[in-house]
Amino acid sequence: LKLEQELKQGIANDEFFLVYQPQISCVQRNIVGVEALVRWKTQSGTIKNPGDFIPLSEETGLIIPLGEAILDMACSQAKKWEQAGTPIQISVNLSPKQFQSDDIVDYVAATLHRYNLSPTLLELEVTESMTMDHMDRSIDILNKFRDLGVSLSIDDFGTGHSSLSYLKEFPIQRLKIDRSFIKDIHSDAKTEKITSAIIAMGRHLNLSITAEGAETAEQVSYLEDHHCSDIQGFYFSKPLSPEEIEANYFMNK
Ligand code: G
Ligand code: G
Ligand code: MN
Ligand code: NA
Repeated sequence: LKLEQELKQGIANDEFFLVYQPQISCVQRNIVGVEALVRWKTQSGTIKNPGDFIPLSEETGLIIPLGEAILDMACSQAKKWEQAGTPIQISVNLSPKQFQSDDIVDYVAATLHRYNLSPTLLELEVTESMTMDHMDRSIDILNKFRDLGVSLSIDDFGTGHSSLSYLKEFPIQRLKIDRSFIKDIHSDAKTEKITSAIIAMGRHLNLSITAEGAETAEQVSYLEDHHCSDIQGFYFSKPLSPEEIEANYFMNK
């Protein structure tokens, strides 16, 4: 209950901020997007990670106002970078309750409008498990997002109760292969086979494939050899502040 109160206070006091993890293209090795990841700077100055507060936000419904704040911050930042001449797509995670809420599509549309942001600069990440229970409704929501012009990706691909019919029914542009696969590419033969099959399948479907969690040069060259589109992992960068993104990636453009 204490954490819930703190969370409510924290939302009212704007204690949340976003860090951005670069996605690096395998071939060109340039930045092609960033994923927004939320952090909470509490009253005491401690920085909390999403694992410490997203589950409770989800249970209590506070994810709705928090999710709105996150979307606002991401769109505001995307607009700043667009205006600075360094446009970059920002991916935002949607939580299950947010995705199921009645006015999510309207909220996203209104936010894009408020920031006068090109919808192509926003990507929404959904997970397989959050869409499962209400398949028809989920497809409907995803189609509405597509009509708005925002991009859609499936996050943590391979870990949910995935059915391949998703790939047939959902109007998505990208698969993000869960990092549990990437971690074991070189230690487990089955994982390696599954990973290369996911990449090949995604490519046949004309989807972009982002590999999450690559930490070693060996993993990066494997992913490059297997024609993965891009990589989001500590090998290239941890999540960074906007200033760090600018200094590391935009300065000599
Ligand atoms: O940044 P970190 O690795 O600690 O993130 C851990 C998890 O928290 C990620 O798997 C991610 O899905 C989730 N997460 C991070 N930022 C957000 C956010 O803005 N909204 C939601 N719903 N989940 C997030
Ligand atoms: O939404 P998702 O669960 O995909 O969030 C990505 C999470 O993965 C973030 O919390 C990010 O900090 C974490 N992450 C990104 N790259 C790496 C990596 O190379 N290694 C590890 N251990 N975690 C990573
Ligand atoms: Mn994600
Ligand atoms: Na993931």
